[in-house]
Amino acid sequence: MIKWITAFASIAVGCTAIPSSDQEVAQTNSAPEAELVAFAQNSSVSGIYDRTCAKCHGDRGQGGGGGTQSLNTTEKFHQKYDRPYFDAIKNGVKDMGMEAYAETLTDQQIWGLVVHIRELQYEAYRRENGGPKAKDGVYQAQGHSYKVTTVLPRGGGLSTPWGIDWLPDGRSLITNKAGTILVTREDRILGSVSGLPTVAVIGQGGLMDVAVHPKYRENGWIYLSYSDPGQRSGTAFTKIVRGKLKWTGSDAEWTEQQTIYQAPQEMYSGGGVHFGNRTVFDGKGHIYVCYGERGQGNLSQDLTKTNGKILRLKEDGTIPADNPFVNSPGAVKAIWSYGHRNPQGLVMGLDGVLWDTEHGPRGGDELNKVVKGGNYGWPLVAFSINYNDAPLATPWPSASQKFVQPEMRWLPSIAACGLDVIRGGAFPQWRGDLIAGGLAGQTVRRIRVKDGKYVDQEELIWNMGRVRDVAVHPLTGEIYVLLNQPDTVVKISRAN
Ligand code: HEC
Ligand SMILES: [Ca+2]
Repeated sequence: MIKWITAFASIAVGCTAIPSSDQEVAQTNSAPEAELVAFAQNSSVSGIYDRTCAKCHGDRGQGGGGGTQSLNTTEKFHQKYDRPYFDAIKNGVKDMGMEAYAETLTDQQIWGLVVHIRELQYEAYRRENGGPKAKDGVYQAQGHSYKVTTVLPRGGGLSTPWGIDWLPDGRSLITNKAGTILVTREDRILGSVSGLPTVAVIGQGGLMDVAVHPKYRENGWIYLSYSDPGQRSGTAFTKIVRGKLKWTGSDAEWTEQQTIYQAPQEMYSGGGVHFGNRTVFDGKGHIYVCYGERGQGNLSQDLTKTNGKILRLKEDGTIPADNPFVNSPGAVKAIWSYGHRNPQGLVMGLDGVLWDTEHGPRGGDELNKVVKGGNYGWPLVAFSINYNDAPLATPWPSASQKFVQPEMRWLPSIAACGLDVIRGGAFPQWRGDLIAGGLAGQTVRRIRVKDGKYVDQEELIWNMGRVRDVAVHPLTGEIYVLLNQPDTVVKISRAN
């Protein structure tokens, strides 16, 4: 019999449900765009809060002035929707003495204040509760208890580890961002791979994902993604290749490389942000790969560019005839979906749904169900503010817009990175659940989805390091977590 543990304060740490109704998303943008841009340049959300709201609500939302209660109670922290906060600020709480800000603040500023309040609530929650707590090394979660152990300690050759996958014999390949691959077996580093392509290590760019073909025993293919140096100096763009390993003992040489996807040189650009990338097999002869927009948000909506897209290719890199834009003049034929910002988590669920997690602006990280031809909205809509604390000139979505809304979003952002699905093995009660990592959030979440819908989530790890990748061991079902700062690999295994 499964013993379900019911009281989980951490179960929905900092996430907000996406309503199916208009309740939350319907809104109008009251200020003209130029005004918003001007505002964004010279004011910050916390500045508005400190000047306008703190005298009653306290500098950290703790309340106390003007008859206010704390905004940071557990109940308010867990409040499912953000819309009531927006309405309270816009329309005021007149019988309690709070004026309406509809005339003095734009909707973007008000949404920015909602983000700020959510961040204050999150900080208060962490101050009070921290993260999941182990008793005698054992953590309790819904359906399973688990422990977290270090597999590879720092110093052993890990250097900003980025991606991990396993060979059928249980050895793993771990990419380091600087352009190297380690061959490991659990806690031992056995060797490395030589002859790898040259990568442009700029900003967030470098060697990224590694994906072992599901029929590796038959065909030997391994797929890599990396930021490829462009012909114009200082430029780079994400490139996908596959190749084979020629072994000498435990060391291997990268051979027989084929290009699976390479963008035209004119898409290569400078700047070190938003390369994506993950590679996923659908088991039906296709791969999906996700591309960040390289900091050029407008290109996410441009079908002639690969920036901010999820691509679908045949495993050899050719274009499937049933891709959505194969007949659109000028379009990149590999595009499967568009309007993405920087997806760094991608997985095919057990129910055949393709899921992505992506970095939004501050307060707008998303879990999306990726559908053929879908427009995910960036940069036309976003649930967020700028990382520099200015309100975003981008409106929050309105119900009339034809964008695919996220199934769930994280507010505050966790900096979503790495996504896999639990196939059973060590954790049969979690079969079909997604497992997601967060860099800045230093968090690992188990996310329950059902019939392509978000159900709930639970935090399994907090504050052990920046989570760069999460991956489920294909043989044991244990969950491996690649951490950066410190560079280590830990695993989540069953305790009972
Ligand atoms: C003159 C005092 C005062 C000022 C200034 C003020 N508020 Fe309030 N606010 C209140 C009171 C009183 C309430 C109702 C009691 C409560 O929720 O604490 C309230 C309620 C709220 C609520 C609803 C809380 C809930 O639980 O749903 C939000 C959100 C809010 N205020 C945000 C703001 C923001 C943002 C600002 C600045 C733009 C602001 N307030 C300025 C006094 C004030
Ligand atoms: Ca989106």
